[in-house]
Amino acid sequence: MAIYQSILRANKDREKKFALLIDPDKFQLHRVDELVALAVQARVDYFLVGGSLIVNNILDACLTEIKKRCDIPLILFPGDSYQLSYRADGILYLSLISGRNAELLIGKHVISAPYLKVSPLEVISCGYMLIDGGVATTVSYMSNTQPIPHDKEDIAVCTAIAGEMLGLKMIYLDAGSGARKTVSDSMIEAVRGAIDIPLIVGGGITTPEKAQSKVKAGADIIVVGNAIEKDSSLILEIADAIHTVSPVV
Ligand code: 1GP
Repeated sequence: MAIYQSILRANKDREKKFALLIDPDKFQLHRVDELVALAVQARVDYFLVGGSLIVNNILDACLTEIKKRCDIPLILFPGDSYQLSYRADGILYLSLISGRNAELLIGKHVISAPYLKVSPLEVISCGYMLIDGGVATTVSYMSNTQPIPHDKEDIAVCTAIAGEMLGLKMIYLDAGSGARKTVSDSMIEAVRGAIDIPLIVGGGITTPEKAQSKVKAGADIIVVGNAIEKDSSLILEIADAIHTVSPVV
């Protein structure tokens, strides 16, 4: 449980972490050297690898090429039970607890469980909560679920508490890739105050300022994808904005 232990330790020490989301469909193999060099320089803490819909068969290649070049942990962020690979280090075993689609609450897990049980992957159960980000997202369409309304903090809080009491190890508040509105700072604060397990926040975080306000509100791990696909130099600034919120040791 090396990855989860590192997340728990950081949560206890109030150290903030940065996860860079790689969508294998948009991964440019010819730019992997540049991407990994920037990630290492920025002290990116984790790579999340996955997407709601992967249309190219490139997941294994993407993981292999990154792994050859650095030892930043690679965590699968699967949009479906076919997005599995032994080449990663761990997997967010996501249960879409904001939705009422039984397949994404337990059905896909039953299918993937025997594979994961014998795999070397570190399995980290995670309550995944979609929050309305002001635009219809691929994940909301593909999952056939409604996100939690942007301003309904009470629903988010009760859902997160239920996830924690069910034994899930982390909660992920996601406004969805390319969200127009990020998960609000007040919702993050409310959820943070209600649970003890680590809290991941992502979706629509496009600037260092937004990333920093999310960690100040209580997020332990910030996930950024889209913005960095557009401008990879943002990795350095966003990482800095997140890591400087951690207490100086
Ligand atoms: C989506 O939280 C992630 O699941 C990241 O979103 O691509 O908008 O950064 P962005």
